[in-house]
Amino acid sequence: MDLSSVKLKEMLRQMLTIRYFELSVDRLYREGKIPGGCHLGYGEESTGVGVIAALDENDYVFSNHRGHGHCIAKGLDTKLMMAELQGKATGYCRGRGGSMHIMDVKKRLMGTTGIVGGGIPQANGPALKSLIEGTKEVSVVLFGDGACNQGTFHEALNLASIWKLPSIFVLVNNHYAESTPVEYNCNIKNLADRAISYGIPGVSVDGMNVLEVYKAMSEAVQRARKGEGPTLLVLDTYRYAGHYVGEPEGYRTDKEIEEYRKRDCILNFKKYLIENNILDENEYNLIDAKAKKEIEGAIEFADKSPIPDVSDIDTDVYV
Ligand SMILES: Cc1ncc(C[n+]2csc(CCOP(=O)(O)OP(=O)(O)O)c2C)c(N)n1
Ligand SMILES: [Mg+2]
Repeated sequence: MDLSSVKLKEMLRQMLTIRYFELSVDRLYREGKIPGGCHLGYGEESTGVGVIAALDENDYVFSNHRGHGHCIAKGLDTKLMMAELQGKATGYCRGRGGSMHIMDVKKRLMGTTGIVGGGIPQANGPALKSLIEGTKEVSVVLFGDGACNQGTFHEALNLASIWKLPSIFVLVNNHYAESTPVEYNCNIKNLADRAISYGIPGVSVDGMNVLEVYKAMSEAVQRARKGEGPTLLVLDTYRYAGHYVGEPEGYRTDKEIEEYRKRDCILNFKKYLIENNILDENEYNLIDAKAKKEIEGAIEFADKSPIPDVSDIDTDVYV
């Protein structure tokens, strides 16, 4: 694989930063410091990081409701993210949007969204622009196993296929849509087979292995840039947290969670890097400490930030 040790360590740093961000949000939410809905993706760090590591800065990313990790991997500022989650005036949407409305168009992170399946057709927009203007930029959307049953999934894949758009559809299969197991929602074993209906490649990947994700994504990106059209990637993964923070979780067992934790994407990546002499324990601890410190700084920034002023209440209200 064409990955330098610098890039591999950066991917590890991002995964650790996401883990600390998510664990902190989990705690702060329970302490009542975060209003609104909030969905955490710890356990799934390898998906967003592996996907986005295969992109250039100018490529577009559309996220979903479990998108903090996607934002961090796309280089968004964890201070502004934490402030947004806490409803502070310094946040990405000046505290108006919260977890599911984080966006940074300059960084081409085109938004997290509370509409399941909402980002899938949107991703075709910049892809069409790229095709018309010949910029070779690709447009990626990450969405869940639940979202692949929305009409938007089928419409968007069909359109991308017939127009050979440089769109990449990344289905993050964490096995549940809220409390509904994927086997109940879909009557096929291999979700990547859905690509057959649209005459595009469908690739199944071990989503807990960040390098496998990177490799499959790189092939999809190459294909898209060459004008060969879209790909459906299906990343098999798992969320450790409940669907939302504080969810009762009666639909799965502790044993199941433990089984997935044994395959933890960060621990296994660390093991790989050490076994291949890319990293030693000391350097790992330094990267870990850096990630932890960044999130402590983000929390401090959010804590010190003001809530929006009441005089600002009708800014951005257009009607
Ligand atoms: C259009 C729409 N339908 C239903 C919901 C309620 N809802 C929020 S998250 C979710 C489950 C989504 O599951 P999945 O796509 O697998 O993503 P995951 O939560 O597992 O990351 C549902 C049904 C919604 N927000 N939007
Ligand atoms: Mg799911």
